[in-house]
Amino acid sequence: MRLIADSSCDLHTMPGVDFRSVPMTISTATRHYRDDESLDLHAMLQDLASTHGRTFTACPSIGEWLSAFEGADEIFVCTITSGLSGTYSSALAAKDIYLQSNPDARIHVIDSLSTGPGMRVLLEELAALISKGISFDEIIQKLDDYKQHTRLFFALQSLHNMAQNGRVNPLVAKAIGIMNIRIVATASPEGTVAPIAKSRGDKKALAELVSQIEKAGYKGGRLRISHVQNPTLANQLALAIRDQFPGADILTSPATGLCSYYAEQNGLLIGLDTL
Ligand code: X90
Repeated sequence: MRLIADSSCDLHTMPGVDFRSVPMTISTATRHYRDDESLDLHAMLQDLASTHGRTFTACPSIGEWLSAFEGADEIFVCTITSGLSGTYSSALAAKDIYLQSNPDARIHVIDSLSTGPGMRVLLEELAALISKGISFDEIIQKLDDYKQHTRLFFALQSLHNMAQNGRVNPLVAKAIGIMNIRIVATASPEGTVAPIAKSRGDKKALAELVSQIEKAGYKGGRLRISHVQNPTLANQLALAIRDQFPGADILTSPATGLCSYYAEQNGLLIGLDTL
């Protein structure tokens, strides 16, 4: 069984799993950056910061999905939320084409309604289910169940790129970043941005996140944090959560290209299960 995700999952490899990440693209007027393991994230972010013109992103092409499918006959695909990206549609289109030449293959495409560490918790659960040796259909059912018990929260210092690309209302984006204001938000059930609070400074934003995580019913289970170039802030959050939930299963890691672009400098994303 092969596990495939678009690069917004912030992972390039998964130990012990036949895993492929399919790159999204981040572009300025003059350059295209593929979000794969050879991406120089620091250089990309510097280039973006010094660009005055528009910048944008693109989901994987059908051809990129097809090359990731090649040679496999049981495939799980996990995509970024269909509420904000065409990635889910392009994966479905690729599935149809692949099945025409591989009629016996099975492909299940999951709309994560999330991204980043929200996809990572799903992918880790999938990997665990695959290692149990249960059937393709059983895995689909169990994963669907698990997904109902997952959440995504995030705290961002700027919504500039989200607003510029029409992914949030410009009115929501206004005032974030100015006067040290962070937005704390969650993924809505439809997989769009649902603002929760505006917090002044990192300390208050972290406190708001911890309180939202408790309110969501987190019990100390799987929790993954992606950060945009700020491991210190991510570790502070991990410590604050462990303070309330000793022994919590927390891992922190850097966001890769796509999430770094949209979550922007110092952005934090938190995916968790409430089991
Ligand atoms: O070009 C494309 O198709 C990709 C578009 C992606 C747009 C959203 C990326 C979000 C990244 C920022 C905060 C998380 C919001 C998630 C709400 C479900 C991370």
